[in-house]
Amino acid sequence: MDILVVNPNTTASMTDTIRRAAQRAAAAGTHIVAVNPPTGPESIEGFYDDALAVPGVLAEIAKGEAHGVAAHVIACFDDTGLDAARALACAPVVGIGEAAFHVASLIAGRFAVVTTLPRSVPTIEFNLIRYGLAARCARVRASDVPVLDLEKRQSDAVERIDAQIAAAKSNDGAEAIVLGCAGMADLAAELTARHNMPVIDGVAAAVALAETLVRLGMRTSKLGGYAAPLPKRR
Ligand code: 5HY
Repeated sequence: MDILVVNPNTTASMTDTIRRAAQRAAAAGTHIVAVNPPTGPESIEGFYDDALAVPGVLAEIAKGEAHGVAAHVIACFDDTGLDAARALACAPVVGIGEAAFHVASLIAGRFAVVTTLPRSVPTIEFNLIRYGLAARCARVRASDVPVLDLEKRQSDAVERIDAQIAAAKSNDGAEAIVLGCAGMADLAAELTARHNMPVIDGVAAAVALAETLVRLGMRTSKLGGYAAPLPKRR
């Protein structure tokens, strides 16, 4: 099966990080096609960037549908444009945020999220409420790491994320951690070992859930909110 993985920001090196993590998580026979829009914000940090990135995401989803991909993954932790993408697509569309929350809820009573900047926290908190999973999340913590610093190996990004995980474990009673940015995808294994607790990467979670939906023969419902967009001047 072909799975289209859309990185909603325009940073190609981050799309490569996401591609590698997605292909690592994919089952044999699953081919990952990772793309980012040619236009939009280089990183998504907060409501404004998120809104500006939506048209680019929808254009990539439309191309994926035209190519007949089996499923789509939106690889930004804000689940950028997720509902609009589901209206546009017949194939399943999985956001890495929603996927990670569900995986965490299946293996722990309470989890915490560690994301990038403070301005990214409200979007994640609102999504948790929308998905009906806020009661399972002890806290959404910011590591004060700008998204693009995750691409700089010399930055102290890992130490800052590590410190927030330790605080979530000791202060929030977190039993699992969700990494709140696609750019953290390749840190999950190392941090799981360091903290001896499940540290979940949303890219891997979303690819695995997308494969499962395809194997179950699921397609996005075209009744109600995810009905196909009506033809009109736009
Ligand atoms: C992400 N931004 O996963 C989010 C993380 C955040 O460009 N890719 C981004 O801070 O919201």
